[in-house]
Parts: sequence; structure tokens; C-alpha cells
Amino acid sequence: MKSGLVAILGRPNVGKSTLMNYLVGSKVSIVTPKPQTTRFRILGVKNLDDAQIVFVDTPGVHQAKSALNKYMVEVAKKSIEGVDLIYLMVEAGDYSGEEYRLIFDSLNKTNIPVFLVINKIDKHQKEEIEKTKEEFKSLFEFKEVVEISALNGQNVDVLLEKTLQYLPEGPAYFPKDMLTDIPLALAISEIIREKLYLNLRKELPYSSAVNVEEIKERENGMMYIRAVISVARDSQKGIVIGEKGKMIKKIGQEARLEIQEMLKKPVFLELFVRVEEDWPKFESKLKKLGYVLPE
Ligand SMILES: Nc1nc2c(ncn2[C@@H]2O[C@H](COP(=O)(O)OP(=O)(O)OP(=O)(O)O)[C@@H](O)[C@H]2O)c(=O)[nH]1
Ligand SMILES: [Mg+2]
Repeated sequence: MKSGLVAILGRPNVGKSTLMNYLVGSKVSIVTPKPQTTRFRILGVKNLDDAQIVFVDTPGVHQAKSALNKYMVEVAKKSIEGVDLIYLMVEAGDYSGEEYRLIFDSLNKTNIPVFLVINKIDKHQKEEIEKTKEEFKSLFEFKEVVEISALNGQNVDVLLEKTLQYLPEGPAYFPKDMLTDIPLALAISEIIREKLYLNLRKELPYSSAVNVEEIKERENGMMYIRAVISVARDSQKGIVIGEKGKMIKKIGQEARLEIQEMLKKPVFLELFVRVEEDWPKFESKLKKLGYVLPE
């Protein structure tokens, strides 16, 4: 039996969460077309006959200015501590600009083996893929280089095979039916946050946080869930609610369906919108909204 932790690191939007979900075979981490979707360290467990791999999805590393963005980058950096293997995921066509300085700084400080995982090969030309491969290979001593499509699963089996070669012998960390370690309230708030990202534009997704304040099973078997969406300005509150409450209704409806599917029970979802003035800028406000660094 082999077991180990594999951290997926990279700049925002390269497809880290998509790969994790594909590997685990279930949606444990939210995915949107917008960069900076993932804000937490999210574990996803892959069980094989003779191995258990615990994947660690991380927020995209970027040049952070606000307290929220600094928090996200800190989470990503901390997530590689103690893992057995790191995937540096890049998108085919990527160049190693300033954005990558922070990532290579972190990688150079550890002795953990690193794979270069070139993603989205389904939408890039062969030449682009080759160029990215050569450029990144000249910057770091990668143990393996694998080109994949996390979206359609192309070559992910090869990645998995190579991964197993780098994992130590050991017992499983988690029971077989456990696919992630995130608590239910967080899983629910992440689904709501995904719908906010998908429905809102400009800076609004980045200015919103979601907290589930109550989950209660009622006598009729209905799950009652109350969640609060915090935004950074009064004007944003109106946009989230929308004309005659249309927007919040749409977000609530989309989230409710997915939560129902997860819980396999009927759900009554009540959403509230609160203003937490400029919350992404202040560490104290981040803490209040649940953005606390893991130990
Ligand atoms: N065409 C294509 N799109 C992909 C692939 N992998 C991911 N995507 C898309 O890229 C976008 C970003 O995917 P995510 O998985 O959220 O990316 P991420 O790296 O987790 O992003 P952050 O959480 O913001 O750091 C989504 O629209 C995905 O559907 C791929 O292999 N091919
Ligand atoms: Mg992500």
C-alpha cells in the first residue's frame, strides 16, 4: 500500500481545481472561468486498489495587494509544507513572467519533488505546448513533465502512474468513503460562492464572502440552511439582490439545486446580504468571515 499528499500549485485559472475534481471523480472544489476562484486549501482523496493519494488544491499564486489576496497566497504557500509531491500546473501557452517568481521562490526552498503539469492541451497548438515546456524546463529541475487536459481527462492516467512512483509506502490517511475533509458548512458556502462568481461581474465576485450560519433538519425532512453573503460596499448589496430580488433568487435557486444533490434531501435555502465595509482590505474583517490560516 502506498499513500501520500500531492499539492497542486500554480497561478490562478490554470485548472488546478478542475484537475483535482477529475482525479477524485467528484466535485470537491469549485470551478469558474474567473481567476482567483479557490480561496482555501481543499483536500481531495483518490482511492486506488493499492494506494491512496490525497490531493491538495490551493488558491492561485499571484501578486497580492489586499489582505484577502495575501491570505490566499499564504494558504497556497503553506499547503506545500509536508507534502510528498508537488505539481506545478501551468497552462499551455504560458510564459514564466513575474507571476512565477513567487512560485519558484517557494519551490526552490524545498526538496520535495516537483512535476511540471502542462494543462489545457485540448485548446492549444502543439507548438505553443512545446514552447511552454521548453521555457519552464529551463527554469527548474522537474522530475517529470506531463501534458494533460484536466477538462477531458486526456493523459491524466499517465500523470497518475508517474505520481504513484513518487509516493512512499504507507497506510491510507482517510476512510474510503471520505472524499474531502471540508466541513459541511464550508462545502455549502463554497457552492453559493461559485454561483456568485458565475452570475456576478467585475469586482463583485472578489468582494463577496459567504458564511453558512445555520443548517437544521426540520421535522418534514427538509434541510433549512441560512447563509449570509458579505459584500464590501452598500452599492454592491443592491447588485447582488438585483431588481425585484431577481439576482439573489437566481443565485439561491442554482445553489439550492446543487446543495440538494449533495445532501440528497430537499433544501430550503435562505440568503441574506450584508455589507462589511471594504472587508477584503482588513485582516481583522477576514478573520471574522472565516479566513483564518490553517495551522
Ligand atoms: N479547455 C480547457 N479548459 C480548462 C481545462 N482545465 C480547466 N479549464 C477551465 O479553466 C477555468 C479555470 O479552471 P479552475 O479549475 O477553476 O482553475 P484554478 O487553477 O483552480 O483557478 P483558481 O482557483 O482561480 O486558482 C475553468 O473555466 C475551467 O473549465 C482544460 O484542460 N481545458
Ligand atoms: Mg481553483
